[in-house]
Amino acid sequence: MKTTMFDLLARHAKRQAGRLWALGLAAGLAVTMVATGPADAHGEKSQAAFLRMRTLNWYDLKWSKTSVQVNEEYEITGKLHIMNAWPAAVRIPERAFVNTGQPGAVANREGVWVGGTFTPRSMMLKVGETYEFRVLLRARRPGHWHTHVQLSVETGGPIPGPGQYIDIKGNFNDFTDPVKLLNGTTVDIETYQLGRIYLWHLLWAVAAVAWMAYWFSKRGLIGRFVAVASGQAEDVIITPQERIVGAVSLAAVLGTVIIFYAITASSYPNTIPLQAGDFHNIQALAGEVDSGPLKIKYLGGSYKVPGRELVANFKITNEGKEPVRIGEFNTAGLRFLNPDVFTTKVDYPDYLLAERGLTLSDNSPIQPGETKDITVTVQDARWDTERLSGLAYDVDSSFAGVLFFYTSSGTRYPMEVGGPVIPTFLPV
Ligand SMILES: [Cu+2]
Repeated sequence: MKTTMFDLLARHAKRQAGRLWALGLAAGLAVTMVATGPADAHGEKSQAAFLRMRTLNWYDLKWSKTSVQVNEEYEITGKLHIMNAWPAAVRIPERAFVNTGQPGAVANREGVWVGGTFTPRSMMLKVGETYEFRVLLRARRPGHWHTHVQLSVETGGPIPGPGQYIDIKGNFNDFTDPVKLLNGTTVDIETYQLGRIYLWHLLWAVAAVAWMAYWFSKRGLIGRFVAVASGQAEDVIITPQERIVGAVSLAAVLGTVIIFYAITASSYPNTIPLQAGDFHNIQALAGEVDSGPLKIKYLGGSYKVPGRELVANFKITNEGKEPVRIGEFNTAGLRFLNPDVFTTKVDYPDYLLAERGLTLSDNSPIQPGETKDITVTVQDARWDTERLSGLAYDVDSSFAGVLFFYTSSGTRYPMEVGGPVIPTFLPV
């Protein structure tokens, strides 16, 4: 056989492969360990740009406190607009629930209200409507936690809203979770009957280990397999003594369950099952998104990838009685403000607030009865840091969001806008 250079190389590589693999693994581990910092975000940016822009629009968000003590209550309130631009890729929120997105159980969710209804379970929301929500939390684990409100949609998963850092101070061991029961007594469900829970888990773990140890001590699985494979009869594999042990074990397990279930049922006669079922008829807000006296026609736009700049052209007719100006564009929790309208500091998480992110081709107000062509430019590095620039790579490169119009008397008209944009990849 002729030995070529390739054969030599291949043989050498084979010999070294194991060593190389181990070395690579060790190097990889070392690098990851060096690079490991505290996890302070939870992947909200990894969701596709179109998903975050076109499903939900969160606005008027308020975190009642950003620094709390263990056991202190705080709340997140705001408005949630279910976008008309809802993408076909996600099922509409016919079954959804409002939750919080935070790094584990760092705060207890005491209650959620949507449209004024207490909604601890799933509900039906309608596309095109705007809902008011309130989430009440109770600080549990001390730390610096990024806390979101989010909507979990059946088959679509959670869609997080904007996040804010909440500092929880104090001692974790001081946390209590008092709940008033229907019989009038109050229990702390953080520790309620914990001893009993441990006891039952321990009991079944011991029973399971004993069961496995017994059968493994009797020739084990392989011994029995050999017996079956060599065609020995069943009574050779399982002896009469083993049958008795099996029967006694079965009776003991069933008996334990039946007896203790009966004891528990008689000591707590009034119990209700875990509550299920959906809420319907959640009340939407009147006079919110798309209720303004404005007609907006989207005339097309572009997205410059290198410049992180969205340019959208609109034909806007003011059918109201007061002049209006565009003050803000809100999408995926990001707020792009027109500094001519927002002259004072806005309280909002900095990483989502582009205070000078919105410019207009014509900044003068649109007079009552007037129709104007306006080019809206949304430009900020946050497009990129929040990975909304991904819209350039989506299958239907479309943006969506809510434009906020303001009258001189301070009335606000949120209007949903959106449509396809043409991406530009080269600096021009
Ligand atoms: Cu976060």
